[in-house]
Amino acid sequence: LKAAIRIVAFSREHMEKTWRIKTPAVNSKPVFPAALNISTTVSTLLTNRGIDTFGSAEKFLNPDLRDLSAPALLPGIPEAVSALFEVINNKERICVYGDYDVDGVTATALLVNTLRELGADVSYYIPHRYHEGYSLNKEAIDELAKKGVAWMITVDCGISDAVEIAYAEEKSIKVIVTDHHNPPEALPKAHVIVDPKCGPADTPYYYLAGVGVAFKLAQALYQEAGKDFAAVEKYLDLVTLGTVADMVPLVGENRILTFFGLQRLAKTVWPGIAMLKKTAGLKENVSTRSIGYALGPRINASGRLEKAEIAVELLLSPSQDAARPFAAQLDTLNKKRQEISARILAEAEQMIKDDPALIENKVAILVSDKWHPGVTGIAASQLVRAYNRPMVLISLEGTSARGSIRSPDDIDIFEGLRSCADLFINYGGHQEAAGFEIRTENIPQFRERYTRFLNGSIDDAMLIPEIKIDLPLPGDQISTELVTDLQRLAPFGQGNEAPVFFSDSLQLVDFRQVGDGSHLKCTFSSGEKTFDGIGFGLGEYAKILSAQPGPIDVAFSLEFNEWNGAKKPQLSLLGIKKRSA
Ligand SMILES: [Mn+2]
Repeated sequence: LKAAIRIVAFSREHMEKTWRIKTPAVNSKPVFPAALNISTTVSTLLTNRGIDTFGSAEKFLNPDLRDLSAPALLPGIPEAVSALFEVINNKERICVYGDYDVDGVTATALLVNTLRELGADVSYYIPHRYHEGYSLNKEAIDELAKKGVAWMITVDCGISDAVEIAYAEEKSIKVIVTDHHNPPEALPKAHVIVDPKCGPADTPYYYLAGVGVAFKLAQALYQEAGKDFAAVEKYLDLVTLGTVADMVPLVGENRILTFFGLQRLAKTVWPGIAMLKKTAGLKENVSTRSIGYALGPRINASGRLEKAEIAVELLLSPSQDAARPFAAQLDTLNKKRQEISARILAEAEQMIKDDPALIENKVAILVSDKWHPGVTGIAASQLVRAYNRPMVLISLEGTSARGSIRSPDDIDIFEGLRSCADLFINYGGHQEAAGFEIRTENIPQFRERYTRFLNGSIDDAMLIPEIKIDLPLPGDQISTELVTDLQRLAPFGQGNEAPVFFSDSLQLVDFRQVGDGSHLKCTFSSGEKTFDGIGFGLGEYAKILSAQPGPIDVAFSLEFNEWNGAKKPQLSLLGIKKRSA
């Protein structure tokens, strides 16, 4: 069954892709390659990405913690600091109110640890993903009030909770909101609000994740306590996990924070993270990619299938021994999550096979009463890659149902959702990912209206996936020096993708399917040199390449393959096609 899914995914995903070479900025010249000591290739990449002055390129290539803006510049931080020191002095009880995803969990751990170190009486609360849902709710506030909580600090949530915050104030709980989500028109009447999205977009901290905002507050608190930056530097590990997992753009301060955070993660001082790395089979180095496939999913699995407290307790563990059971639990939950998402994917594929009309429209809406709502989002993302269109997976639970929506790049699924707002119990999200709760009886009407909306707003051309290519690169320019140079643009991720090249001057010397057959290993020759290439998920190309030998075009990014202490350039393949005549 798994193989069948892969082939469907493969044929749709890779055969119909458009290769688009990004248009360089008009009149752009490479920025000072000699003065910056970089190759013209890297210089051109920078220019094309809008980093086109010597100053901006110099800062980009050499991240420096001293370039982080003073925390007090972020509106609300000075007020939050003075309030919190008073709270600590008065020995009033504080609760950090977080979220169940990686960003929310790391932000919670960061602020709890900070406030403990400063002598506060602090606990934390994370709502249950399904029983309570995202952000504040009245029942949780009642519970905290009963426990004598006098102050609540939200992390990664709260900015849209005017009603709940007013309720908390009624219950004599004062609220400090720290969040990074877009504010609604009417801000909550909280004691203090810290949210970079409340200000202009040109600040260096505008794109901070929830954990980045918590970091700023922590930095200001330690400063006020007379501690130097070393006291707060240890939190860069947590900031990096949350920032990368939340897929905020890795530019501005996020670049500086993650650049140093990844270095720290290699030798992390956090016993819980060290234990999680071991459990995940990671070696010393941590990359944005290993956060994406190994650490992030394990931390997230707790909130998806059970309770996010497991992840917070892991992060706050004082020793690896204490962390071990939490890491083991996260690992087990992650395996379970993988099984569940594979099953949802298989069932969805079968539904489509049985009824191809399901994918006749610009959006596919699938409904089942067997799907775990914590995992439908992951399965929907996989189906988006297979069918190149927005996918809605709805899991029925009696008279109500929950839906997850995912979309391909550059397609907005949220506007259409908003147009159906009257049908939902609640809904939320953004352009590429959203969710909703709906009464089961409203599903047919939702299906009709949402399909009509997206059929009208999506062109056929938008459903053809693209490989976005940064630059053409002759095969003979691939070298150890170039790959070393390209690493200076890392960390790669959202907003700063690994450069993609295109070459029509490489010969395919050898290829074979590897792993369970789903990956492709190749050897290329540029005439003088040979290079290895690996294409994850491209195993099926073997058939096409065997059937159609001849000149090829290759789309790839470049990385090092380290083996036996030797470092060799390796092509990470995104696509191969027969040379167009
Ligand atoms: Mn977040």
